Amino acid sequence: MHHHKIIFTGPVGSGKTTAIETLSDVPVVCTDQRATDSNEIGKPNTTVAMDYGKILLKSGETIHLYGTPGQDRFDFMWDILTEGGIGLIILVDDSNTNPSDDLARFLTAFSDFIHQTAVAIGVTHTDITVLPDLQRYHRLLERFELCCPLFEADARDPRDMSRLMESLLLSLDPGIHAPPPEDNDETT
Ligand SMILES: Nc1nc2c(ncn2[C@@H]2O[C@H](COP(=O)(O)OP(=O)(O)O)[C@@H](O)[C@H]2O)c(=O)[nH]1
Ligand SMILES: [Mg+2]
Repeated sequence: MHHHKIIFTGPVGSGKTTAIETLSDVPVVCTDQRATDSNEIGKPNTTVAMDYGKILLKSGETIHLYGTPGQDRFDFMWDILTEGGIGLIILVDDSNTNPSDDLARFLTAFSDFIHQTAVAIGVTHTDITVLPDLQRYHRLLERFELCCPLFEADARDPRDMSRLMESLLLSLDPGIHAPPPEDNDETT
């Protein structure tokens, strides 16, 4: 039986905890604590250690989902959380002031892991941005010489999250399939 570990990262508020809740087949273990810097980040709770959930595939395989903390002061956790991981999902909040800078920061921070594994990028909050512009992210990926899946994805939407997960898994190994649950019964 195979176990696979996928890591979710991105800035605070980009939708990591929500994405894991949307995808997980079991109740999500969150370590959200009252933020000491809630004024700075604009919400009362933030992930200080990690989120954890899992997807149970029909094949008997399990995909473990880990969310990193968003703030730099917890970046000591990032190496620990990526240990043994097979791929990375970066969520970028398109409604942030400089979302391309956010993406650049995470591509840089996780560059070793990305080059060893694979990455897919979900651009969240495009429903509340006036002019969503995915081209700026594509230009950034070119600068990083990365060719990877990137699309708009609402962390609250199961179809968007399945598509994002599937795109990552397909770029890794055509044998692993993400949900939807009506997925076929292939075991390899
Ligand atoms: N409007 C909108 N809200 C979203 C989207 N994705 C996530 N959210 C919301 O953004 C907020 C922050 O999400 P959260 O998962 O806590 O972010 P985290 O800090 O990365 O874990 C939550 O209220 C989510 O419901 C999106 O695409 N559009
Ligand atoms: Mg969170």
